[in-house]
Amino acid sequence: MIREINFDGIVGPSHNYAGLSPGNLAATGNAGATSHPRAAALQGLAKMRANLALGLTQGILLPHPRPDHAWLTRLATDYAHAPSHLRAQALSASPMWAANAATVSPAADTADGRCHLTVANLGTMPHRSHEWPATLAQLLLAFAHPSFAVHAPIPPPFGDEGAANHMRLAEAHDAPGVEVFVYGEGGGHFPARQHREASAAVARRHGVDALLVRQSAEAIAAGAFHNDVVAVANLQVLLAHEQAFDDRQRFFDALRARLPSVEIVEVPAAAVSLEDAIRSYLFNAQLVTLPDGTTTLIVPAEARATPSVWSWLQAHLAGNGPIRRVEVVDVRESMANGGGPACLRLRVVADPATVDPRFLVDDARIDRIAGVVEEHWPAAIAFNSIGDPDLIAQIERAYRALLAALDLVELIDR
Ligand code: SUG
Repeated sequence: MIREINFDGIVGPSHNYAGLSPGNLAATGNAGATSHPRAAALQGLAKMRANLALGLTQGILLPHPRPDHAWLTRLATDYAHAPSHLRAQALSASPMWAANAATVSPAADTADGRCHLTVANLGTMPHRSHEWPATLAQLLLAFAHPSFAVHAPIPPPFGDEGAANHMRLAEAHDAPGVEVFVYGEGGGHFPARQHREASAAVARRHGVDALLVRQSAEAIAAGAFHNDVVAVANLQVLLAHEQAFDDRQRFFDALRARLPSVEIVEVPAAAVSLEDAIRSYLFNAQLVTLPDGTTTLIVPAEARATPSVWSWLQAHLAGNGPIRRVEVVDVRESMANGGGPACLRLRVVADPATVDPRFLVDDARIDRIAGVVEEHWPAAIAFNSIGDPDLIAQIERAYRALLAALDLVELIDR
């Protein structure tokens, strides 16, 4: 049966705070802090367990081999000799943010009736620009069934950051939907990471008649480095900050024309400032429909800790709004690098029977992953220790142990 599957990125053993993403205020603000990879991975697994308990279908994407020796070789160096910025970029656990892995167009939306996935090039940030080959290898394996088409990234210089800048609205997961590609321009001293040309190319390649919408420059300037920091959509519901889009009225009119049943929930800046939205990650929530039909928002604990955000949510629940339930999850290690519950997952609408079962999880498989994490993931990484050969050896052992436990060793050295 066609359903939405959330593929969460497992937090890798090299998770650390290197301040690598200008424009991502959490990441730059925590630069140099001590990270806790084991706790981080366990938080991610706890979120997956909670989502399974809600009746959702859960998948995984794996950490990438780190350090990325192949990338350093192409830069004519190696981990022992590379300057510190290249070391940090080669070691980043950034593939955990699976919302940036690819853009996914479900079969019901595409010209050829296949589910299309285009791997993101992530070309704007050096530490993310080398993710795509390992992501592509995983997606080719997970979605080898002929009902999928997996595509290599859009060529540079057109930056593409995947599903984080893509929303889909539809009356049912398996009904034709409206796909919205949000691109960035402007943003002052912060980079706009999603290029319009890349969005347009992905839509063409997927055979989707998409709406292309510009993100507001003020949102980028305030730290919304991806659209999913200020907006989220599921089925007929769009939840967005008032300042998320450049020309909101035109976008909303076009959306209503295509999907008259759409329910747009706008959070006014007077109730929640852009700053509070970005600090709390209210919009970087998972907006899901539970098996009993309840529209539920899965927010990070930081949303509960931000008074304006929590009061807005309580008022919405007390009123007659489309979101009927709020769940709170603790993903603070990821949040400190600017990655909330929605960043950690890639949504794919498909029949789970068509997906390689090694990429799907139940409680028993999560237990197995947790066992490897407990045994092998470093408890802490002080940023000044990332050159330590013992730490690097531990990170590489941990990665291999996970792939062995999941019967995915064939991904090593791809
Ligand atoms: O690309 N942080 C990620 C966070 C990605 C969040 N994803 C979505 N919004 N979908 C990024 O900026 C920080 C890593 C560091 O600085 O060590 C980082 O890459």
